[in-house]
Order: sequence, then C-alpha cells, then structure tokens
Amino acid sequence: MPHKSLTLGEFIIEKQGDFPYANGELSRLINSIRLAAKVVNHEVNKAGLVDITGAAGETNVQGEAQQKLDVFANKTFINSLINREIVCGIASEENDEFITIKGQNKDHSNKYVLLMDPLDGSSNIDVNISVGTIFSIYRRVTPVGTPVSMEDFLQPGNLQVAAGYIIYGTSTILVYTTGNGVNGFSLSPALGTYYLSHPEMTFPEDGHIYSVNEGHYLQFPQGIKNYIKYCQEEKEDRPYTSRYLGSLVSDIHRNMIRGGVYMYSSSSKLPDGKLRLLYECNPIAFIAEQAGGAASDGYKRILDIKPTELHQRIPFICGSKNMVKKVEDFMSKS
Ligand code: AHM
Ligand code: MG
Repeated sequence: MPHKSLTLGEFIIEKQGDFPYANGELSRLINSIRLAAKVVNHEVNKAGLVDITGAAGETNVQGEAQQKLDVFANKTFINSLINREIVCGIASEENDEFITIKGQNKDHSNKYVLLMDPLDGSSNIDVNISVGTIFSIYRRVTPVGTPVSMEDFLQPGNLQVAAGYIIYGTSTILVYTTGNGVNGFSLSPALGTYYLSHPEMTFPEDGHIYSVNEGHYLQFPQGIKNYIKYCQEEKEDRPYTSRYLGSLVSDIHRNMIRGGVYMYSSSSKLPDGKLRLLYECNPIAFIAEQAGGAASDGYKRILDIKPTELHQRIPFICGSKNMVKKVEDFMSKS
C-alpha cells in the first residue's frame, strides 16, 4: 500500500487539530463527500453495462442537457449531506437555486455551505473519458440559527475553508485542500478504502503542456491567440505539447503532476468563457494555489473576484505559476 498505508479516514483525524475552532464538523463534511464519491464511482464504473449513460431528458439551469449520471451524482451528494445534517446549505451546478438545510436540532445551526459541480465533464461519460466532482466549502457569513441566504454562497474564493475534486478515471482519486497544502488519495477498488497516494502535491513552476479547445482559436482574444502561437514556436524548450480532454479535473490533474496551463478564456461566442466561478473555478484555483500554481481570469487572480451570481461564468487560466503569468503578460500587451 502507498505511503505507509495511511487512509483518508486516518488522515482526516490526524489533521483535525490544524483548525483552531474545529469541532469535527468540517471533518465529518469531508467524510460525507468521500462516501458519496464511492457511490458515484460505483455507478460511473457501470456505465455501458446498465442504462445509465446518455441524456436524462431534462436541461439544467444553464440550458445544458442533463446526463443521467449528472442527475444521479447530484442526488447522491445532496442526500449524503442532508442525511448527515452537516451543512446549512448546498448550491449545485444542477440546481437553479441553493438548497437550505436544517441542522440536527432543526435549527439551522450548521456552519458550512457547500458548492459543487457533482459531475463535471459529463458529456465524456458516453465515450469512457474521465469525469469528476468538484466541491468548495465556506463558513457561512449569516448568523448561525438563521436560514442561509445568497450572501453565504457569493463569497470570494479566498474565503474558502476547503476545496477538492474527485476524478473517476483509470483510478479514482480524491484530491483536497483545507488551506494547508494539497493531498491526493486513491481509492482501492478491492477494499473500498482511499489511501494517501499523492502527498503534498505541487504544481511545477514551469511546464510544457498547454490545454485549450483550439477549435475556438479564431474566436479567442488576441492575447490568447498570441500565447498559443508562442507555445507553438520552435524556440528554446518550445514547441510545447498540446493536451486537452475537455474534462476540467482531468486536464488540471495531469497539468499539476506534469506542469502545464489550462485555458478556457473568453471568446467572441462566449464573452465570459464557459466555466462557472463558484463551483468550478474557485475550488480548482484554491487547490492550484495551495499546490504552488496560479489561477487568473487573464488579468487578475480568480480567488479575489467578488461573485455576483450563483451560476456566474468567468474566463479561467490555471496552471503552473510562470505559465499563467506569461498568459497574463500576453493579455495585457494586446
Ligand atoms: P460541464 O460542467 O457542462 O461538464 O462543462 C465543463 C467542462 C469542463 O470540464 C471542460 O474543461 C470544458 O467543459 C470543456 O468544454 P469544451 O467542450 O467547450 O471544450
Ligand atoms: Mg461542470
């Protein structure tokens, strides 16, 4: 077993003391996510064997067709969190409005809100490419004892207390941070246990991979076009390698291990880009920074942006620190 066989459960207990005001609530919350992720993993693995792939026949708030597994993952995470009564509210890519949850004493006494994309990259399910769950956790800003309100969800990313992602891929891995570095845990399919397999993950400061949907090239702002040309130039350590799965967590995970930059910028067709600030960009940006990487909208730090809407979109450039800086240089020059 990897890394002295330390399990995620043991790791969570070991780290609980790192939080000055911890009463175990955040630990129980992460516990609940890891359990729900096991259920989703089981279902994702069965795709193709049972009638679970394909569209569910409904569209979500953003007008996108919901896949059956999207709906399943959404319900699984929400039910797991509601049953354990450990958050006061949940916002999901798949729900128009946030959900209010009462605590154990039916008194809105829980402290944390959770925002998530329950199954990101779900258009990849039918073709057997890795998909993922992304989550972001904040302490509520409204008083304990009252129902949550929109302001509990519209907090800048720099106030996140924890964030993570799960990749359902060649192996299933849960990566998360509570603001003290980033650790990854691989799920043993035989034992159903997550083991610490990627301790203290770090983004290389430089990299040789750029990840972008180049089909949108003609619609990109000039700064992004110029950066792509820079990546392709025959100079020094270039041309870089192009790798793009169209599954955010997988593209970010690979780039964090190998060194690279992911870009979903604005375009003439999508002026705000595609990715959602609250439950896609902010959690990934928090993880990237905790691992020594960076995340920007092309001009400024993602984590400093004050959100205005639950399903707000934002251009997203994330990866190795020096590569993100280079993209920003190209953006400001053009
Ligand atoms: P989704 O939340 O609808 O699955 O969309 C998000 C996904 C990301 O995982 C991925 O990086 C991006 O959309 C790919 O978009 P495109 O197909 O336009 O390149
Ligand atoms: Mg998504």
